[in-house]
Amino acid sequence: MTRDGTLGVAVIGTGRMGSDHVRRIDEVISDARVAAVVDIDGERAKAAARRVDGCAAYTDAAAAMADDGVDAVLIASPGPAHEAALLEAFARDLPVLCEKPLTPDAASALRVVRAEARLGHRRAQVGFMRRYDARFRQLKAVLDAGVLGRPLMLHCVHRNVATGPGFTSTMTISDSVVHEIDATRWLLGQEIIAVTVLRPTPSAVAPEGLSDPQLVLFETAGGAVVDVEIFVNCGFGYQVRCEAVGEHGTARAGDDDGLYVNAAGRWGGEIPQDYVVRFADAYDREVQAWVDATRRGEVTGPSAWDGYAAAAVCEAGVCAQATGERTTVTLAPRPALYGG
Ligand code: ISE
Repeated sequence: MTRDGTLGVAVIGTGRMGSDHVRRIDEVISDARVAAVVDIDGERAKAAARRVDGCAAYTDAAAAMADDGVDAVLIASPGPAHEAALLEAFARDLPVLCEKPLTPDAASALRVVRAEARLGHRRAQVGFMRRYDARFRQLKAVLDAGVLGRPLMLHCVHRNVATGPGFTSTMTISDSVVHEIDATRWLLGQEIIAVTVLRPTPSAVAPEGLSDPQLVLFETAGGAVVDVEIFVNCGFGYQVRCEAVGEHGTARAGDDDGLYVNAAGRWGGEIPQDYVVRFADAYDREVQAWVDATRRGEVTGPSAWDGYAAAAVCEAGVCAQATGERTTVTLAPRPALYGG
């Protein structure tokens, strides 16, 4: 399956995330090489390929997957392009790491789940990188060990410095809060059954028409309540935190734990400016775990079902945002492949 014992990866999409993954696989990850890069912008694909020895450039994902040197696929293109790339990878029975969101809506995510279920074995892992962050993993271990007792609430904070052009209120749910949706399902091991969204008067700094910040509330099947402050134009830095409150205690992941400096009569540290920096270690761990599992012939990590469940909660969230009403989540039956 592999050439020279290394996994040949086709990276689809060479934007912010895709080019960071190309660098990561080339410089950090063991037992893998970037065999091909794909971008609809041919010049951008060629520029990315030039940085890696022996890497081919394509404008078409299917053509890259047909390349003899390609053993696996990492999808980092915009969400609307994911479904076609995933179905093509399944048709070729290639292992895939797909950046979040799995797809932009629940109907297309369910089509992906059903296509994988028809294959009869798992091929896709979804890039919910918080599951690979050291502190989030500690929080999960503390919860699983019962140290806090039964979890009652999660308080989450998710702040970005600023949004790029075209970022909509809907995307605050489907592109940003989707991480808290997955983190909630993973940390608590419970499905989210209802979503409510509160929208304060937008910050004057937010782009025209964007609801920012917002407070998103989840109710889980086990009776826990989760609040998420999503603030995507906070201006000062990138922050992600999650505090679990249980019957016997609390635990918080994501407090800034960089270098603490005392100098010139002041104390303090730096706030990272984006997710590529804040979650660099988590991405490294995630991609290495995917490569290692793939080379063993296994698929671990968040599944296509997790991607679908998150998309279904996003859909309820977008509806709650538009109507101001508490909106219940509808989930299709879980196929046996995912433990249904
Ligand atoms: C972005 O796409 C990400 O996935 C980041 O983790 C998130 O913080 C940001 O809000 C999204 O736009």
